Amino acid sequence: MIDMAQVQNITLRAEGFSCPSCVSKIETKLNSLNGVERAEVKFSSGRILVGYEPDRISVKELVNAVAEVGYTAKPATI
Ligand SMILES: [Cu+2]
Repeated sequence: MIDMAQVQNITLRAEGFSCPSCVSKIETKLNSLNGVERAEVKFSSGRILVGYEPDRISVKELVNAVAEVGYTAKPATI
């Protein structure tokens, strides 16, 4: 069970995805990680919204996970 107070939100800007199957690949990957509460890819804007627990996973690990499935992401300034 996740304590909501520990969840932070971050927006990643992603490059290289061009069809809806990319979206589900990235979402499935991120949602499988310990410390990720939810991940949602905004296909039209190329952004990935992630709710994560900083105590359990770092932004770098989120970016690396996206890279593992073949896409480049970096934190967007909000
Ligand atoms: Cu695709």
